[in-house]
Amino acid sequence: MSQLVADYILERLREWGIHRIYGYPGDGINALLGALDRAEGDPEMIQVRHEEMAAFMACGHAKFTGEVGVCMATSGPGAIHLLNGLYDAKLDHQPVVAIVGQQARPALGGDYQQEVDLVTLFKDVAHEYVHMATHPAQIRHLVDRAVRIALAQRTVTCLIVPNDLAAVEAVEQPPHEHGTVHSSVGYTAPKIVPADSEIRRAADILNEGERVAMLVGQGALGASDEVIEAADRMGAGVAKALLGRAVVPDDLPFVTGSIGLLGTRPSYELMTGCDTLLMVGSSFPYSEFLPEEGKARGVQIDIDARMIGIRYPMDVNLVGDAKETLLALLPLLQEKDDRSWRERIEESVGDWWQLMDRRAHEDADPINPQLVFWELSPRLPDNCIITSDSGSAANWFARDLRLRKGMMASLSGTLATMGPGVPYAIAAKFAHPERPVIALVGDGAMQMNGLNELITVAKYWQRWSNPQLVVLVLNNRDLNQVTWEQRALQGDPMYPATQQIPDFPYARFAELIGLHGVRVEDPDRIGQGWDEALAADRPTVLEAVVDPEVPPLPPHISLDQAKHFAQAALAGDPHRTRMIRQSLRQMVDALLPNR
Ligand SMILES: Cc1ncc(C[n+]2csc(CCOP(=O)(O)OP(=O)(O)O)c2C)c(N)n1
Ligand SMILES: [Mg+2]
Repeated sequence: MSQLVADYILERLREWGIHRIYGYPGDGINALLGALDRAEGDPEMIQVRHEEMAAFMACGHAKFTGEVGVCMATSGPGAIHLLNGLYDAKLDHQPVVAIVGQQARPALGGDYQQEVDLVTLFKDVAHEYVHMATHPAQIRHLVDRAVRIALAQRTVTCLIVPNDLAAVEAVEQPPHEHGTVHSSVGYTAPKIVPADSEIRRAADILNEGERVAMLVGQGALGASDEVIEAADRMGAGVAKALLGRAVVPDDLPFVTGSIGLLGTRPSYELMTGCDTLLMVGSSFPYSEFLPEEGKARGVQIDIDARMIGIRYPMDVNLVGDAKETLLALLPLLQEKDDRSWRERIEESVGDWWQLMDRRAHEDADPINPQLVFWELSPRLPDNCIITSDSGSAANWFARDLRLRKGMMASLSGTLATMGPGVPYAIAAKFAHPERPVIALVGDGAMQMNGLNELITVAKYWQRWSNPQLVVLVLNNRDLNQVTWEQRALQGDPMYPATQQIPDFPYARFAELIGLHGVRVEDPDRIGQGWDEALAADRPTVLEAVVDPEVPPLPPHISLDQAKHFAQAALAGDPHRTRMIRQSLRQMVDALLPNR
């Protein structure tokens, strides 16, 4: 007998260069599980603890490799569990294919057990391509199209396979007759460059500008050298959106760091002081951190025309690949003689790093979380991959860490969901087992899912040629980011019933499951803690007991925020004395002379 549909799906994925699937079993995909067994590890299925994690890992794989990530789940509940991870991928424009089971075709429409209308369920998250197979002759083109569309449109696609269909004989080549589809494997990204006339217009605007600001996002990840050269030529500063954190290293004096609520003051000043904005591969959404309309002329480069001209009214919109477009633009950019703008930026960046230093070294009870990140920067191993969860860690990841050339970094940029820190790190280890990986995660996110995924780490880590995987847990017994958002944005006091979370022995838990654990409660031992974690012979949880009253201050505090903040304090925040003391310290630091 020839192979089953399930075997053929795997064969076709292999032909597409897909060798790893993140997933979780169930009888809706029984035939696929049997086929995975027969496939003898190619593709292999990495077994997670929860389907949402499989989707996060598929997204992480895409983020750290540029390849398509694949996840698999059973019908009904398994499929539903995938959703949040798939939305994370969709919103961050990552190519991910979800393969999900379905009840047998004869049962569909019968209110059958675990019967969920999966096409409708996935219609939003995978709207570019979601199909349920009903005939074996469809499989070839359904797989081909799901993978190609995910790659070409950098989005999520979904293939639904009823379990009885997966177990029938495959039709590898549909008959040559009316009503059949004949597809093939393969995708190479096209070279997309705007018309010469548009490049010229863009160059004119950039050449006329006296104070040029660049904002780069994940679309510029492959164009680091070109971004640096353009910035040098134009005497510009470079601000980074969160997903573009690794586009340019932080040791360059004109790199102002992150932008936005989690961003830096130099980035804020860059945007408010510039007369010309060049935005590359970013859909950074917060307009209050961009120049005021009409204050600056704008040029945007983005490969996706849907994302062009929607954040700031641009004068020239260049639809093109970041690297190719910058390469076309560079010969037309004049070297700016007047370097005063650039000097101003560099001074502000220098002052900022001193401020970060001071803020990190303010006393706290027991540990100032900024110090944990400050101490990590010089210890970041070459070529490491960093993941961050949503929460206060994202602030310190955005502001305090000094990334160097060759590192990669990501988080849930657009959905800003809790939970991807550990699963992204696992995907990074599978994709690049030789590279050190560091996940920066809050205790809330650990309790939500990170602890369970440590079990996945314990299951697989011995396969990785380099065991260096450190999960930093910020143990603050609080959902701290939201606590501060409530105080600063809403003017409400911290409400213990919603905000405080139970303490948990993270490091001890790691040891219990065969990993290494380090718990640090003393600020003087943080450096040592990092050294021990990074030198361990196995993945390590570094648990830092940190102070929830250290405010993740936005780069500038608006009047409204200050008002809300005061209101929260007056309204009886249970921690108001310490909160006010810590906040004042951090704010006063910003006012001190820098040298
Ligand atoms: C799935 C999900 N639920 C809720 C939120 C809202 N949220 C954002 S950050 C945060 C707190 C995270 O707490 P923790 O992981 O402990 O990090 P901390 O801010 O305390 O360092 C919450 C609840 C979210 N972004 N995603
Ligand atoms: Mg917390």
